Amino acid sequence: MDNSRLRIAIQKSGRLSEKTYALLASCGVKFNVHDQRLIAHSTNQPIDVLRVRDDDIPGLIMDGVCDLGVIGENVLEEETMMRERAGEPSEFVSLKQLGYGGCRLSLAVPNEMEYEGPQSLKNMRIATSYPELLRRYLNEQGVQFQSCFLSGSVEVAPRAGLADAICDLVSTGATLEANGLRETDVIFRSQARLIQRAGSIEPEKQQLIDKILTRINGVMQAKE
Ligand code: PRT
Ligand code: ZN
Repeated sequence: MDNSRLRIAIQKSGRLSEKTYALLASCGVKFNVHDQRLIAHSTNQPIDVLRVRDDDIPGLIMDGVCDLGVIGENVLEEETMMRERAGEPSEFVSLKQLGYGGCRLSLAVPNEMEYEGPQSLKNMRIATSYPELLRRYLNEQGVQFQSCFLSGSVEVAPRAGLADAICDLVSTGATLEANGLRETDVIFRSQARLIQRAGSIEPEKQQLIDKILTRINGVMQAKE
């Protein structure tokens, strides 16, 4: 591994990818996006771009394997809580909220179910990909529940008889509607965030990070 180059972890393909590629491009970080390899070497800067599943990004930063990462705050917060619980490294430095990838993590129940607040979920089974965020919210509300972990297709769980309710990401709400569910409580609001690994970093790398951040600020201001 070449440790002299700044390593940036981004989502390979998904909801954050396109805007993140565009953001890096607007900061003058050039690399071949058609190159399907895990690591893309920037052609004009001492930077390597790692393209991975979004779920891997917080860990790569918290373990100090990558210097910078772009990640949805929902995934970041869930991984932080999971690592804290497991006693694993969970530190990072937050650099900037990026203004895209906006969504919310919400509770939703079948349309026909009566709902008078979180208490209505007492002892129910709730399907989610975000067990830590769900537990924090319902613990604060003093509501006991059972959880059902699903890494995808959470919205079909009630119809499939796997759960009574769900806790999932929502942006337009069309997916909930299509599955006969209604949103009841927003438990976390999220957008993409730029993070840096904690701990000391070589001065040349820090200068490069500062330069990238200045450019991001410029690009974002110009859009306002
Ligand atoms: O393959 P990889 O693991 O990298 O990708 P992924 O499938 O886990 O994630 P991806 O690409 O779907 O989402 C990446 C990040 O985008 C999420 O972690 C959020 O931070 C953010 N984001 C923004 C969203 C949405 N909007 C969103 N709408 N992530 C998921 N959704 C889902 C939502 O759960 C629903 O099922 O999209 C569906 C459509 O949403 P509606 O409400 O518009 O119908
Ligand atoms: Zn993912």
